[in-house]
Amino acid sequence: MPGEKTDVLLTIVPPWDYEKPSLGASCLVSYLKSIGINVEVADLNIELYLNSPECARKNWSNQVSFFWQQDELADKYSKHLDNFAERICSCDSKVLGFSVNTINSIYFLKELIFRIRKKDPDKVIIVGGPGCFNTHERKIFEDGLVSFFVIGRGELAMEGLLAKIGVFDSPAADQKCRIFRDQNGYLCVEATQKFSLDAMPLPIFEEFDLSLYTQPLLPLLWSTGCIRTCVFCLDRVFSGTYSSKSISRVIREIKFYVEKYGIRRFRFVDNLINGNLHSLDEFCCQIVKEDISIEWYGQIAVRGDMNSSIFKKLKASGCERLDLGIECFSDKVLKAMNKGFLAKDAIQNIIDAKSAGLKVSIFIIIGFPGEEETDFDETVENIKRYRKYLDEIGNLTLCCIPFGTDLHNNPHKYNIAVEGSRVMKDFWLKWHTKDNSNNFEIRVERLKKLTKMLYELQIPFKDNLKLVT
Ligand code: B12
Ligand code: SF4
Repeated sequence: MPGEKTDVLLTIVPPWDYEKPSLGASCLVSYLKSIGINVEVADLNIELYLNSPECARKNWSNQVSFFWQQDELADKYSKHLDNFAERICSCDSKVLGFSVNTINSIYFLKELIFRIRKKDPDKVIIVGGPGCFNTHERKIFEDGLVSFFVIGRGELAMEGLLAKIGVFDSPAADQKCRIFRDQNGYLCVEATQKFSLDAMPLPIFEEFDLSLYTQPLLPLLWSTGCIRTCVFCLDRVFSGTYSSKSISRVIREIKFYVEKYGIRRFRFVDNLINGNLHSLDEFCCQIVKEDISIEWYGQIAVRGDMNSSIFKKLKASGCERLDLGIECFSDKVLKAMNKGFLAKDAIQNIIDAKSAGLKVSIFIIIGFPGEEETDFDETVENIKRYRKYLDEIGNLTLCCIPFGTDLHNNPHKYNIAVEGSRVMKDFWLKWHTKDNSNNFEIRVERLKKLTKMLYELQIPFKDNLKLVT
């Protein structure tokens, strides 16, 4: 609202997506605006990305990179940090919200807040987003830098918090959140009520300059959570049990974006779009029936109960690509991961998807605890055997141990040795089993073997080898 005082300045902190705007920030802003709170958005992520030379832009896509966590970060970006702090402090808003999507953003943000606090110690600084979900992530900030951390969904938590600190005048609203101290003694806020995804206002992205992002593409959210509980999965820990929007709501969102922005390409950011096969079927039929011309892609879980006809319907509804978190082709390892399917189901899903005309991208994890050379060979052999059905390996990673997952919480169950801190980078990437039959070096050797084969078979993939060696 031009001319009106800004209640909250919401800043998106690098590194994050540069192809499309942030969905989480957009959901939050749309909600706060719908209840009369005046929010402005600053996407420092896209700004810094666009202002970086080509050679530096790779730091936005390296998945195992510690670039954003190095001590020299502040020196490298000191000019930008000073400039960002200056601009943020010149905003008339007393409340500054920061969206951190990965742990990497925290290091950048910490430097930024140092500068903001020096200029204006009275700002109320609220940090939220998936990147500050865990206590060890929040601990990276020194005491006193952040006023409040918001944990989980931000809409109701932020509404309640703004009411509690007197920025939003609504007596009922302050019941919507609770404030508590985490293990670090830091003040945290979470919503006290669950909300229906359908009840949330449409994320309309009007605070974002869509022309800045590198793809004419918008993120869409149909469901949160997951129907499975894979033991290495952080997404599941973060987003909880499965719940979804109604089909009519999802179609309303799509139509809105087509009409308002002329955008017809979408990425579903859901952990899986096939959590409810009946709804998926109905969605596809509805898109076809209403003749909505779109292209979209998303992630599915392998399901033995998905037949070839549903893949054909997906194709007819504009689905161009499916990402499948297969992880490996060994039944023994899939069971240990608690993936909830067998290798034969994965193979059938791949064949059916490709035969329906979809692009097939699979994710592979190398060296899950318990994976022996023969298990790894099954993965290698099946990739070779089904090469013609595979368009890419979308994610090829060494098995890591994300904080908060069962793998992390119960390492003994997986024969993982624990020496020293479990939140150290070394434990995350360089863990080993107690008998040392699975260690970082062995996993890297397997990665090299698979990498070599993928080049030979000319299967596109992101080569992460240099990053870990
Ligand atoms: C979609 C997604 C992406 C998309 C982004 C799409 C977009 N433009 O929005 C893409 C593909 C680009 C992406 C990339 C990466 N991602 Co990603 N991504 C996700 C995913 C699956 C969903 C995020 C989402 O949109 N959720 C829906 C929205 C509505 O919720 P939200 O973002 O959480 O926002 C809400 C709250 O967090 C909160 N909130 C957010 N910001 C703020 C700010 C304030 C002030 C407040 C009060 C509240 C608040 O309110 C919002 C509304 O309720 C999450 C996993 C998950 N299930 O959350 C991983 C996740 C965030 N990604 C992750 C990672 C690691 C990455 C990558 C590094 C690599 C990878 N493994 O994919 C890259 C990094 C990209 C980069 N260049 O830096 C991790 C982060 C872990 C961590 N703690 O560090 C997660 C948790 C997945 C995981 N299992 O590892 N990702
Ligand atoms: S199916 Fe995918 S999102 Fe769901 S728990 Fe397993 S890895 Fe996580």
